[in-house]
Amino acid sequence: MSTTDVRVQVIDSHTAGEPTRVVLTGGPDLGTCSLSERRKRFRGTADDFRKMLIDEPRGNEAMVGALLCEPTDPECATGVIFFNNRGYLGMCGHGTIGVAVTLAYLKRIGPGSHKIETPVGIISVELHDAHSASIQNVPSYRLHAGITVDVPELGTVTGDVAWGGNWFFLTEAPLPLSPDRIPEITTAALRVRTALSEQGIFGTDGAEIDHVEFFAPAQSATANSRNFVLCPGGAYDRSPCGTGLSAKLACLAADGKLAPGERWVQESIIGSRFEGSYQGGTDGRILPRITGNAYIVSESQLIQQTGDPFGRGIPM
Ligand code: PYC
Repeated sequence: MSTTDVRVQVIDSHTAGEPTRVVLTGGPDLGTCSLSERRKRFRGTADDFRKMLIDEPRGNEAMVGALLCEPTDPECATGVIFFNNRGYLGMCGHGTIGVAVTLAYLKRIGPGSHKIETPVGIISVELHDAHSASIQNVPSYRLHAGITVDVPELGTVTGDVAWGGNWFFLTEAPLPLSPDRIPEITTAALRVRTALSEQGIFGTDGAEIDHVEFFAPAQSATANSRNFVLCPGGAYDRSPCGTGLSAKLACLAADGKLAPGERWVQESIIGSRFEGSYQGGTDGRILPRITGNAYIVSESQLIQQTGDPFGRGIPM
């Protein structure tokens, strides 16, 4: 063993099937500035760490990393910066539920309400028990309703653009949402995403719409709808996507199809589920509440040995 080997202590969990890797020790020191500034520093000075943690052979395309950091607001239980195989996320719903369940596993928080600081604002999380938590997400809203985009092989696609902590294009699924069709569904979603950016359709301030969300009728009688979510790095979300469900709730609220406090059960492409509801916010913004379950799957130390040709992950 070389003394210069990099060692990182992590806990892995999954929330409704979607993995979260929480970094406990060995992550980059990003200082004590705002979380959005620390996210910039992470991108600028420690991006190799993200790749080492997320890319194969230590991670996989679906993995979301969560770097715990000191919050600037002492009322917060922790600060967190989320990242994946493509880069850095504003917020992550499944990841926050995974962080809450991980902090509970470590006995750092107990049942009840806790605040968590993210680069896009402070959110609150209510831990119900060892495996279940609800998040009160950032204010979410629909930016464009019924916008059309011309997509090769699919034709004219109509959908909404909404913010739920990340940017989403939400539209009806162009093919059945069954797990055996995931490669074709992914190709269709990638085509939609490329067409959006080529046709100049963006979020606020020209932000890239990096998530595409397809909807179809639920397969379970106790869910309202089934979705498929394309994540920025090309992987699909195994969970119903917390920020994607927040964006969906904003659209349902704007269309008058879901009242404040009413429950919406969202089923994912693999059949896992989140429950959502909202309270009215201001300026047409809603305050979404998302509930889901997470389970710990491993507690381990990742090692980057000196000389490993894939020490920084396999470029994807
Ligand atoms: O649950 O918000 C979410 C999420 C974003 C990307 C993957 N999961």
